[in-house]
Amino acid sequence: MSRLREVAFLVEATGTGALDRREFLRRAIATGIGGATAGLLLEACGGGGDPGDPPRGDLDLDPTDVPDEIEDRLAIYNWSDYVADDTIPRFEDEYGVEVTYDTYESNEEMLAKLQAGAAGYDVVFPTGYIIEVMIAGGLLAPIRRELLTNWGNLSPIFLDPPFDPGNAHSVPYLWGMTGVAWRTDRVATPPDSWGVFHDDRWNGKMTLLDDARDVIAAFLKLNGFSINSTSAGELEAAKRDAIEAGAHVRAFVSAPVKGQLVSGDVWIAQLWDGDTRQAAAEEPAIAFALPREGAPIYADAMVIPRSAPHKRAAHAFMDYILRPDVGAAISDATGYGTANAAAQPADPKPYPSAEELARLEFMRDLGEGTRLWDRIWTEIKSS
Ligand code: N2P
Repeated sequence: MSRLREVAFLVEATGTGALDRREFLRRAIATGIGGATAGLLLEACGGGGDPGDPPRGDLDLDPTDVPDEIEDRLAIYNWSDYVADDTIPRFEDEYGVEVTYDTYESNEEMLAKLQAGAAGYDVVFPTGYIIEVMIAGGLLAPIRRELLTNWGNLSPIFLDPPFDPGNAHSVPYLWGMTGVAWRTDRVATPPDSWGVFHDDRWNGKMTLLDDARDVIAAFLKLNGFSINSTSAGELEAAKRDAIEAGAHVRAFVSAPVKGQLVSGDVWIAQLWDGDTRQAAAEEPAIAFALPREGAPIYADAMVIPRSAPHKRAAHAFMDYILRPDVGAAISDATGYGTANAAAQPADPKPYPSAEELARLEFMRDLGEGTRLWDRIWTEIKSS
């Protein structure tokens, strides 16, 4: 059967209720159309739930249903330190919307909370690979492009990403890389290898991120493997090296490490480039090194959960974020590169050089491999 005919068959089968959601996704992915596309098709044909599922209340209403009026409330769930200080207050003032704002430290923390049924968030900021998972899981509402008057400000580089073809469910936000933040006044040479986390000289002065994907990625790269590996043998090598690093570092820590670098308690930290720039704004001796073995690069985007109670305000907020001045202020405050091409930050973040790009890799959904990664992460954290 040709791929197209196979897809047409799947759509038809789902429409008649002959296939449940899981089976649909399994078969769709087997045809090679990808989980993201499968999720879209499933939504297009209204197959959002197993036929035998109990009614899910308003989740069964048309998820494209966005009211005409902007609601007076908005609940945001974002990475910590991922907007400018005035981003939210300005939106509240201009739009007369009261915003509640919660933060998370990793995609996995965010996803676990949403999967556990945390309804009520209107805008969330996941990384590409998790958007893939969320689309396939039916967790996201479609983006109503006509409500985003500033869409044209986005750089084509970030549009139509592999994790969300056509940007049906996501609005590009910021991009960054994971590398090593270090104190140039305490450490003589740039720690440009993930092997630094095995160096006895810095025992107790180093930290790793509290983030499964980033930590395991670092030690996969140290062994010359892809950051998206699901090979048991490759992951075993990465786990061994991560556990060894665990004996040298003082903690697995994300947001609070900036303060520890500034105070001098930590000299070498696995960290994202933007957060490193935030720390360097307070202590100029802090620099960023991109390990020679390679490192993750990522693009984060704004999404609207299917269960979001304020979908019109969510669109208004995203359109506000796409304004050039708002985008520029966010890039300057967070230290991350913006997907907004019309934004003119005072301190623009350069794209990686060709030589750096050759070492960088985007994270992808691990699919069935996720369970193995979860197990390994638990072992690393408990060693
Ligand atoms: C945290 C920003 C991290 C973004 N401040 C990682 N995708």
